[in-house]
Amino acid sequence: MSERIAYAPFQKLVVSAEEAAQHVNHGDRVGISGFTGAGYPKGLPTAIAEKAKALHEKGEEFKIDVFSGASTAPDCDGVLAEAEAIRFRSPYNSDPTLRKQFNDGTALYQDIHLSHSGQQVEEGFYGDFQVAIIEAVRITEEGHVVPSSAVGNNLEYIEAADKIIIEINEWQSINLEGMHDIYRIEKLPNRQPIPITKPGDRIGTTYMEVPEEKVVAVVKTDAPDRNAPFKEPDEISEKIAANFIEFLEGEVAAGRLEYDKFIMQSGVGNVPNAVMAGLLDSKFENIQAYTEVIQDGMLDLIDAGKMTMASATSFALSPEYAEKMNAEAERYRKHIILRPQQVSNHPEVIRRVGLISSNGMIEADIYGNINSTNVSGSRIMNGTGGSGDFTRNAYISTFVSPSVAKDGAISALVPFVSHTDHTEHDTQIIVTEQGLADLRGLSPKQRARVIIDNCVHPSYRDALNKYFEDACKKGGQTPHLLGEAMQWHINLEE
Ligand code: 0RQ
Repeated sequence: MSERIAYAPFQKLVVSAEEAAQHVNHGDRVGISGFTGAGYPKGLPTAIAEKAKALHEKGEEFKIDVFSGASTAPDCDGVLAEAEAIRFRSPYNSDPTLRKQFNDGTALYQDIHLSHSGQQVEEGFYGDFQVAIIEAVRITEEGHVVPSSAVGNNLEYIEAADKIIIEINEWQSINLEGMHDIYRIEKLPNRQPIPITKPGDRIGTTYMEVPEEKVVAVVKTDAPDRNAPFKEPDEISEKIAANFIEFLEGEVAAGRLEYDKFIMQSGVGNVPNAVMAGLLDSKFENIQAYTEVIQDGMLDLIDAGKMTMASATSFALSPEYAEKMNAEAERYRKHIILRPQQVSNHPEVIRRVGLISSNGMIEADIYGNINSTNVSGSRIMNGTGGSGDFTRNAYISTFVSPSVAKDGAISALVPFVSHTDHTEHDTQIIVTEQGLADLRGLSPKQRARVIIDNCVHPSYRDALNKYFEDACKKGGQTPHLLGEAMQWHINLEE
């Protein structure tokens, strides 16, 4: 452990998670490390949940506001939600228990762009933070803190909180040290350009500075990151991936892309992983990623020599690939940079590097508005995450999705989305297993034609054609029959 906690004053602060949890009180605003199932605290959440349950049994109140980088995992958000210990959560969640609480109104959720969240903490939009809980791989001889498998909003929470608790997780490879690039964006009004011109640029330090006087406890843990394993690509996701790669090939043919100049951003999940599997067998070389999470498929691309550099804020690796990372972090360090999420998702850099974004969706409408978050306009699924940061600022923005959900009972292409995360002005390409709609340079009516002809499942095509034709008879720049459009969502609810 002395290698892991090399700074003597912090060695003296080592306590159990239960003791450290005494620093967290009812009503506290707590900023934690973690982004997807990586880099989140492993000890404190369970200890806080136990404390909450004990207090609840005595009839006392205990709920906290939890802020992180993005989602976490069952042993963080999950245990806290089970204990009914979360009052408010931001900026992203994928935990099913917590999701249920947002939807039944027992917990509050603010779902915002991930590049904005840190700045909003810094600027005091939420008020004071009482505690920051940060997972790290090591405290250096100088007392600097080396983050673990995610950087997220660590800097902002460390700065905002009155008290800091550091979790040193020995499960995380010590060789992650050197992978991070910690750069602090100046506060307004002194902001300077971020000096990144390509994904592999390093502009900061490999550690975070932590004000010593605020550190109240150090807790040792030894538990794995927990991301759900990816499903094997199925026929549908393989078809979507093939359509996506055909699109990239088309860009090369049109002279807008070169085989060794592809910079990708990729959302998480089945389809993005299938796209990466497809890239393995493609003509693309020297692929780079300026993205927010490193997924299994990216490690495969790195191993195959196809991907040279990936910049992100976190890993989103299956258990098998997380072990692989732990065993070979020293090698992967040459190809991966983990940055604060204000930098990994920064619109300025995204615009500059000229990447092609690719994200999932719940539904799109015939004009290209995208719903990424709320089923039937009301029930939150996960959140907008970084999809808005990348979509609006990408060189080319794409959305990839099966054309139907729930075994064909729902069309993912509808007359009018029931909730909007990305507008028709942001969406350039929609890819389903049916084909690809290239919306660039088209008016709304032209876009509707291309989407219906290329992306819609055959069992819904006639209905959408009829809707569009009837709406066009009424006229308008973006023709709609609002009652009929909403009837699609009402039918689903009924
Ligand atoms: O429901 O879990 O009950 O089976 O939504 O859908 O098809 O498994 O697809 O995992 O790629 O998720 C938009 C949610 C897609 C995701 C979304 C139901 C479907 C299933 C999941 P079940 P699939 P995916 C990087 C960028 C926003 C954040 C983002 C997402 C469940 O991509 O959260 O992009 N995106 N971040 O059955 C009703 C429809 C539906 C539907 C799907 N039309 N109607 N239910 N579902 N379409 C990551 C970060 O930012 C960290």
